[in-house]
Amino acid sequence: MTSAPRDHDPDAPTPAGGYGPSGGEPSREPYEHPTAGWGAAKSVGKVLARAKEPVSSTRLMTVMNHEDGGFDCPGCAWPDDLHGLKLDLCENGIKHATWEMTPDRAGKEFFAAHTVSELATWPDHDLERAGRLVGPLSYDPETDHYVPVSWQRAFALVGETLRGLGSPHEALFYTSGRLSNEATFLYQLFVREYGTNNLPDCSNMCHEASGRALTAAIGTGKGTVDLNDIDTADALFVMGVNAASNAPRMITALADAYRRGAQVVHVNPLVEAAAGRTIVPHEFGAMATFKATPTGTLNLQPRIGGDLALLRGIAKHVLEAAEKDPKAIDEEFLARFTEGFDAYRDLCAATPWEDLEAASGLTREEIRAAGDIYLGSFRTIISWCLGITQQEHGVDTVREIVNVLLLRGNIGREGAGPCPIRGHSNVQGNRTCGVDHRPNKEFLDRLAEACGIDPPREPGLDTVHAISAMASGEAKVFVGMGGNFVRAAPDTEFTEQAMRNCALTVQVSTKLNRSHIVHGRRALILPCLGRTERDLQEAGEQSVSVEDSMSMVHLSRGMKRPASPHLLSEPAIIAAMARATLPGSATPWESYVGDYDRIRDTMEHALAGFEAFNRRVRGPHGFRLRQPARERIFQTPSGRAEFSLAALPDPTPGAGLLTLATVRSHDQWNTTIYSSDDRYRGVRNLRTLVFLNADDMRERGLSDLDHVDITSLAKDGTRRSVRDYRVLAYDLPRGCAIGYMPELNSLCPLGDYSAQSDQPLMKHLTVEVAACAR
Ligand SMILES: Nc1nc2c(c(=O)[nH]1)N[C@H]1C(S)=C(S)[C@@H](COP(=O)(O)OP(=O)(O)OC[C@H]3O[C@@H](n4cnc5c(=O)[nH]c(N)nc54)[C@H](O)[C@@H]3O)O[C@H]1N2
Ligand SMILES: Nc1nc2c(c(=O)[nH]1)N[C@H]1C(S)=C(S)[C@@H](COP(=O)(O)OP(=O)(O)OC[C@H]3O[C@@H](n4cnc5c(=O)[nH]c(N)nc54)[C@H](O)[C@@H]3O)O[C@H]1N2
Ligand SMILES: [Mo]
Repeated sequence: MTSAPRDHDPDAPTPAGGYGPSGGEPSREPYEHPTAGWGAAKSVGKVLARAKEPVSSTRLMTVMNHEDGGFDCPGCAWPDDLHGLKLDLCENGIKHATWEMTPDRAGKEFFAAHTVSELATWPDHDLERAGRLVGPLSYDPETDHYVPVSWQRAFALVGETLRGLGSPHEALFYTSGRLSNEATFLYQLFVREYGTNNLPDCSNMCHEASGRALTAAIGTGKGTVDLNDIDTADALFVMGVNAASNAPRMITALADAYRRGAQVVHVNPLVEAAAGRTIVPHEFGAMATFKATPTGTLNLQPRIGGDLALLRGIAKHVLEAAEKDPKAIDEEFLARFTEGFDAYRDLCAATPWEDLEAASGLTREEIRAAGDIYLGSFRTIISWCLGITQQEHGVDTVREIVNVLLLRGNIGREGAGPCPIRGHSNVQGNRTCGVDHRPNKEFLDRLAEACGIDPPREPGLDTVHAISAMASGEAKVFVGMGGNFVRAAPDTEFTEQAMRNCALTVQVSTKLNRSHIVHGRRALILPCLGRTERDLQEAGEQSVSVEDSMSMVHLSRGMKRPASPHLLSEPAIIAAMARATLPGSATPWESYVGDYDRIRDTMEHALAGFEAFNRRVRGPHGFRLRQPARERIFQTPSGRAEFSLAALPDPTPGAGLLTLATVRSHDQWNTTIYSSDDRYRGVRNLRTLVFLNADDMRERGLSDLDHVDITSLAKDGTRRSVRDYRVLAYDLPRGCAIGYMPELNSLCPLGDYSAQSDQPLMKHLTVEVAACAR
């Protein structure tokens, strides 16, 4: 077990692998091949070998995402291919699912052999490598060990502690976006029956901006497109997404789009692998002949935070064209369905090209080239992910995406619309089923009616404010329903301290992670079944449901033997915590757990769009939640789609400063690091790195692989540093820097979150990069 993570010993040298495995010299290996294909096949092979389970893992691939049964791939929220029999899976989905299926176990011998202080010195990768958790554990401060505890005693401790709080608002209930719809529904019911809306979730760091912007603009917090639309679009804009690594099945769609002659425009300061070529993984002929298909027709590299200006420029170009040819815009659509068009047209006219160039970092010719593609396409989809949402002006930018789409009627017609690419496989379903710290009145009224409870009406705490509340002592209990909060959250050292401040921390997890090691005065680890595992209850084997990025709700059924006979399902753990906390509750907790159909029966009454839930979810592909904006029904105050009039932000860093975006490598899943390589970006054995433009490096007297310190400048004037990182030249605009999460979360100041979305600015840190002081 290699060197200590830097946050536990600030003077120790930073391991090159960061939170990943250490070992091997850091090096560059430029990637000049198509994405997916044999490189991916080789990488999958390695992971399967590491999972020591080639046979059942191979069988697993044949049931993942399959139309009749099988489990939903936990890898991402990209929808399943509806055209039937073609297997739709990807390298990273397989890695992700097999990581859960490891034969290694972190059982009682493991915890007897290692104190928590010792485990604190292990890199995060090694904690997860310990294997699956197999039974409930409780922290013993006397010996500094986690020790086995019975489920009954664990639930009693949760119940006593929650009942003993001065107010339900002193407890926090975090959700990571893998939780099934059924478990989510029970969880929020428990939390609201207990009396708080303190339901922070990973979405607060992810797509909160998209939800808020789309709700304001088109009256629904979700995208409007489906896979058929993706298949019929004339132009696809891909903004701020690393699709090859994070939504690999999207690459197949981009290759298909290219082949049918559609335009695929990539907007990203860093030219990602998705902008190049791919070998479509399930096309065995192409695999055999190395035949690659291009996946992009135009690359634009705005500066970090420059997207709003680019989009406004596209709108300006379209409106200029409309002066000569009125057909450049969809006048009928604008008149019938939208509000605020005249003011938006005036705003675009009044914004000089010079300002748009300065703010976007692009020339007007480049912006016009994108505008021409837009004008030349009848059906256009704009998709986006964290490069857009984790910005100060994330909400304004998503609204500008909608503005641009509205100009040409690109909403509510085939092949067109806004398309946020969601992250966790069920993060969208979590929101639909009630994980929301700001629930609206209609939702609460309906929940009250269907479940006979009196839910609290005041908004609860989101992720950022939950951390402040733990730090100040206002919040005393943290329950994590999946995830790895201390690593995923901003301001690592501050968040760790906040977590340690709690009277009780409870983590419902599949594998050991940092959030178990950094814990409250009392701490429980409650291990649960994973998505691949059989869930047997009183009424027999159970399925759960999930909702993908495109609002399709379908069943997922695990088939593997559970990692241990002592694991409980997430619904069972939630129901038992609820019973222990609310002994007199009239909610039939035990009955819900016995047969998840009963949970779905209640959800049918409590949630909009879930009519005949049990029947419809059993259809071949489940069902699609109705999306009014798709039918041009806009549930906004005006009853129309609303243009927004955001001021143009200035995203340029000050003199000598850089703007840093934190991103994922190809070989990680959020806080889970599989290896310290990043194949498509050509990096080996290195995670503590920062990519810079070669001129920015030269200006600082730096060459490739030099050691540097990175210091972030918070809005409140405080500074945070990481030391002994390596710098690498990359094709990035000047003034931009890119490095990896979650290592660089140490640099994200808790107080620096967007005033529009409350999302931490994980893609817009102001930093200095200088040669290492040591
Ligand atoms: N294999 C794998 N799959 C995953 C995940 C994973 O960790 N591993 N995570 C899942 C989750 S929870 C999520 S939310 C998604 C995340 O999916 P992504 O959003 O792809 O995640 P990031 O790695 O953060 O990459 C953000 C991209 O935005 C670009 N970018 C940075 N700043 C800007 C900007 O100002 N403008 C533009 N246009 N682009 C910018 C970066 O160069 C990078 O390509 O993926 C999901 N899928
Ligand atoms: N700097 C920076 N920080 C970021 C981001 C960024 O781009 N930059 N991205 C943010 C985003 S988009 C997100 S979504 C968050 C992610 O935040 P989280 O969702 O909190 O983190 P994950 O790494 O996805 O959680 C991994 C853990 O989940 C547990 N787990 C896995 N499967 C299951 C299961 O089936 N059930 C249960 N109960 N537990 C399970 C395992 O114990 C594993 O260790 O991070 C955010 N943090
Ligand atoms: Mo996410």
